Amino acid sequence: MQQDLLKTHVDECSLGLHDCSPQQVCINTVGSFICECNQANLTSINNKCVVDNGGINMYCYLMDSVQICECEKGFEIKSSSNSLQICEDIDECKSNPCPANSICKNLNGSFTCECLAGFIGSRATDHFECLDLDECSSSCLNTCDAEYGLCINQPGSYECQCKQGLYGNGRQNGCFDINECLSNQTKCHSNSKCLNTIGSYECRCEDGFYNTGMDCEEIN
Ligand SMILES: [Ca+2]
Ligand SMILES: [Ca+2]
Repeated sequence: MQQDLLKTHVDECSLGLHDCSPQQVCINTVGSFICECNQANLTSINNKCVVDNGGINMYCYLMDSVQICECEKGFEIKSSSNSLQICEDIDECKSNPCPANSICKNLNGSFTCECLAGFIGSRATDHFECLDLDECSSSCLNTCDAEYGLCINQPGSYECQCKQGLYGNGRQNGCFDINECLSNQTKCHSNSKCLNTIGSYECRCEDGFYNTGMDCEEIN
């Protein structure tokens, strides 16, 4: 009982038995104490005095009665000429921090690098990089005709071509056979018939002729 009575009379503030920060003042209460910021426009957050200056993204605190304001990471002081200091987002993209084949996107308080179309992000090495996507490695990644087309990988893209002897754009169902037999470009012997095939043509000796390997000769 006597101890409890004694406690109510202890002035923790004057005896230094408080844990208020230097930016705060200790106010003795009955049985305890409170820490309050020593300026009217300051409020105590996490034992730190933060000024309500409208300057979002800023910490202000008092150090030896001097107000120190610091911007949070990703922000910088816009103007310190007047009493109202404002922390503005740093546009990190101005210093080109992103790797090749990516674009920088500035964000509030940070930034991000986004790979361009046709490239994929990789953290295989100690830094982020955007590597070419090999669209030809899987039929799911390209629209080249699987049967008659050819996929040619290129940095950031790919190309489709038709296999030899076919024409078209190489995309799905986009390759067409050239009927060489309809043109006069075939080198079939006069005693042979032109036979169109997908992507090529054959010369077949007419009935009564045999293939010598060079041309067709009459069977005796
Ligand atoms: Ca930013
Ligand atoms: Ca590619």
